Amino acid sequence: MREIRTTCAYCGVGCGIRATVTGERSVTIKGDTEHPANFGKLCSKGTHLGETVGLEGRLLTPMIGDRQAGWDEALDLAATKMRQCIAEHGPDSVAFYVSGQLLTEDYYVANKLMKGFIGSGNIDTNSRLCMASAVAAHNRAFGEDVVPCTYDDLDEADLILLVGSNTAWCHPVIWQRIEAARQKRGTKLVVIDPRRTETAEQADLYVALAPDGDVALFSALLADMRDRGLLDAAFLDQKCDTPAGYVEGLIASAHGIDPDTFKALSDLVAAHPRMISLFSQGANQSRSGTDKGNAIINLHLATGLISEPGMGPFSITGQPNAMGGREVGGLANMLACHLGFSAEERADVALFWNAPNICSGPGLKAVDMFRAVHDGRIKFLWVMATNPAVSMPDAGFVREALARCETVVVSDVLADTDTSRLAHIRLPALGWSEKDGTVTNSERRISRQRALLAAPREARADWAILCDFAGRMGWGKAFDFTSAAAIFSEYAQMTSLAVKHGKVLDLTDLALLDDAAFDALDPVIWGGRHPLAKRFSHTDGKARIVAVSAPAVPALDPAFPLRLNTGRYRDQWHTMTRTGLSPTLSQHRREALLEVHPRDALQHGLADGGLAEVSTASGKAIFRVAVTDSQRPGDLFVPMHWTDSFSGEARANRLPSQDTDPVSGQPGFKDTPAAVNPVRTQWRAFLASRDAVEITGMRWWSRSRVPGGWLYELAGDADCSPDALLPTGERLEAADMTRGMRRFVMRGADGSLVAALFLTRSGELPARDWVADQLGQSSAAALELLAGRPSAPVPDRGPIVCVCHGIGANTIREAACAGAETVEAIGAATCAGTNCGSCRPAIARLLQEFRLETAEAAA
Ligand SMILES: Nc1nc2c(c(=O)[nH]1)N[C@H]1C(S)=C(S)[C@@H](COP(=O)(O)OP(=O)(O)OC[C@H]3O[C@@H](n4cnc5c(=O)[nH]c(N)nc54)[C@H](O)[C@@H]3O)O[C@H]1N2
Ligand SMILES: Nc1nc2c(c(=O)[nH]1)N[C@H]1C(S)=C(S)[C@@H](COP(=O)(O)OP(=O)(O)OC[C@H]3O[C@@H](n4cnc5c(=O)[nH]c(N)nc54)[C@H](O)[C@@H]3O)O[C@H]1N2
Ligand code: SF4
Ligand SMILES: [Mo]
Repeated sequence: MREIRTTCAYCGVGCGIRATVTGERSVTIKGDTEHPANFGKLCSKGTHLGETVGLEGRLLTPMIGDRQAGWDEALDLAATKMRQCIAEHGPDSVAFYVSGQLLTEDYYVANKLMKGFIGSGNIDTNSRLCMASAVAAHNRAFGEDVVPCTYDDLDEADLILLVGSNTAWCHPVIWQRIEAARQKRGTKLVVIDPRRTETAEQADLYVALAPDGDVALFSALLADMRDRGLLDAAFLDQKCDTPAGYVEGLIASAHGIDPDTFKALSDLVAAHPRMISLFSQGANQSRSGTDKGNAIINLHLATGLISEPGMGPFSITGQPNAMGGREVGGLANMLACHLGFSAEERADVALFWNAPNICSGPGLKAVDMFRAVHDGRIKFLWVMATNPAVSMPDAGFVREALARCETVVVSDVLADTDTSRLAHIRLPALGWSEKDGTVTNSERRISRQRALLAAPREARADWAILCDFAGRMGWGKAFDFTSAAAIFSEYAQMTSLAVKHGKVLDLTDLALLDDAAFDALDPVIWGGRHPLAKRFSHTDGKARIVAVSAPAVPALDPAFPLRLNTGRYRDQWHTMTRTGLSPTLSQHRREALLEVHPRDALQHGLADGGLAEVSTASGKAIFRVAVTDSQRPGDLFVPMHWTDSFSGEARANRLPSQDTDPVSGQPGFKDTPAAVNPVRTQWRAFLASRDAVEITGMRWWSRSRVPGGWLYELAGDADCSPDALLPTGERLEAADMTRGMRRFVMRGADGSLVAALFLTRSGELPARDWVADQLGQSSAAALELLAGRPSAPVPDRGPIVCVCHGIGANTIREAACAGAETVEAIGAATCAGTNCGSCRPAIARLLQEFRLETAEAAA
């Protein structure tokens, strides 16, 4: 059995993995102890990657409409359509919408094809929804999109500010690194977030700011450092260009933050020059996202806290290859290799590529791109490795746009996604375990992703699909790549242009790797640890302090009195196309929850565990209510993950508007005016089913994966017909008319449970885990299932906290009751938290709750 070193499929931490192929479609996964991003650690998602490499749901042949087609036919059709489009309407009538989940080699080829050969700037990426504001802030401040520090700096910092980052859930291995630094050197941690997340709960100081309060906060911190005499006059003078009077004019008071908290924060900042400000989507995904980035960077520049060990503004990337995409030019407003669109840069790139049709300027950014699709300016759209029908704001509009578009091509690993349902041509791409190339992580480290398994059926690498297509467009010579290595080498060579134009992106040392050397390539950081230490990339070598001002607090619309925030769950990834298929990862949160403060719940008549409809100017969606004081009064939170494949009505992106940051074009996903109302239905039901069921005509439903099949939660008004939910065959049925309860059980020939349905108008539904555990088992307890409860009580482990060991909250509380006082002691008693460690913050939260309860009981 071969062990192969590769990189995790998910987040921008970029953890190294050692994978062992154990069968045709099976692999085992462990952390790579030698990889400098993770030194062997993996979070829950990385640990359970093995559960996602099966062929369930895969697209394995090209499809034209609903019929299978050969590659020749599908790509010929796509090329004919594109040629017609360009001939009739010009190159700007076509567009690529790509993704930070492509490899650098895929990205490079897509960008070269669009910007050099098709001749349009219309290639944009889901990084527009993710990193665009940080990119714009870097470009404004540094003259180049460069992260000025690395993970090593986290180990050496004395103070870490997390700004709009739920690190414990979204970058768990960075989180573990921060925790280690806290233990080792007493690093202080501040979390700045309107929600008290599991990350915030672990902080030394939690700053509960109002949505979009960041610019005001960081400007006030800068003013306070000025008043304390802590600005670095020499650095400002020699290394920065500062708008006259800007720093002097700032006021040291942050509106909306409790003065004591501000004082505590400011004292911490003043006392700890080794300070990292790690920022993520709470900063980027905002109508003031670019200004937030610059407000953070301004503080570091003005105090000179940059490019030294343990300090710097650190934007962390989300997707595994968000950074690689930014390097090669996947954003519509960059040409390639950190270059822009000046005549000289365009000429240099045209010469390097030998490109016949170098584009004349930037293309449309994602939101504008879909507007152009909607109004018919773009007539040919190719979507690669992203699911915009779910992940774009105002996704209803995006669906309309796709439905109107003359030609939609979708390259994906899955046959059926919310986006591919609207495609004319679907192309099967290789998935994580099959593809081969490079990714760049948050700290600019390039790592190899290596193929573990053979390509299934006709699936092909994204770059290979694009090269084949380019050949059909008549540009075969410029796209005659036969390996990822050849593409990487051309890209590395091309970075000499970046160097020529004064940028620090320089991969020229890697340009001469042959296939074997590329295959063996060890993780390598470009730009070194502090790439901006000598000079910044503006032509004068200086950084820019950018004059930013706090955005006006939006006027309250009485129709939408609340503010809707959206984000992520610990164990789901984006639109759930992979993590949604993992029974283990599905345990952490089985449904999309609407988190709401008790005051708002009371005011709007919402019950914990009930359903509620959220509405905004863009649309409506329904979620299960979770009442929690971790929300600020007036703020709502829902997860972004659920799609039409996993729920009816719980799709978050029906709700956010198309409003974007004026500089970066990034949507403000985290603050949408909203209203909320309770949803009361005639009946509720719970179905456990071995096979997936198509659900129609419900008010709301949601499904999740369990080892033997699927669990469905359902609610509706019209009469519920069991026939629509259960397979044909012999059914056992029991009815309890007083409580309006009906139960149905279906078993296979071998006696195993095929499906169980529980319907009620007013009563309790049975314990889900108990029913789910019996799916597919040969001796399902049919009579007990019909009775709706086990004959002997089954211990209730409570909501699952540790997915690796299947440990629930109740088990952890019992251990706490028996005397376990620390996360370690809980681990020793129950195993919880001892594998990947992703649940350690949740265990800490339970322990805290438990301590409070016992203290209250004692008082
Ligand atoms: N488990 C998991 N991990 C992931 C992903 C995933 O889907 N699942 N996706 C990856 C990707 S692509 C990305 S981009 C990252 C995202 O990683 P994060 O940015 O950490 O994730 P989010 O949950 O989107 O948002 C972070 C926090 O911003 C807060 N926030 C909202 N508004 C504001 C504000 O005005 N100011 C401040 N300071 N904070 C605010 C939210 O309350 C939220 O807690 O995660 C990556 N990692
Ligand atoms: N409300 C709200 N919306 C958000 C966000 C938010 O915080 N709130 N966050 C935004 C952010 S930061 C991001 S990054 C986006 C993410 O949003 P998306 O990019 O839309 O999400 P994914 O589910 O990762 O979609 C990836 C798709 O590519 C497919 N795929 C996987 N690997 C490959 C491959 O190698 N090749 C090809 N061709 N296909 C592949 C998968 O099957 C899947 O369909 O969502 C954004 N949307
Ligand atoms: S932190 Fe988790 S999801 Fe991110 S790269 Fe590492 S193992 Fe993968
Ligand atoms: Mo992202």
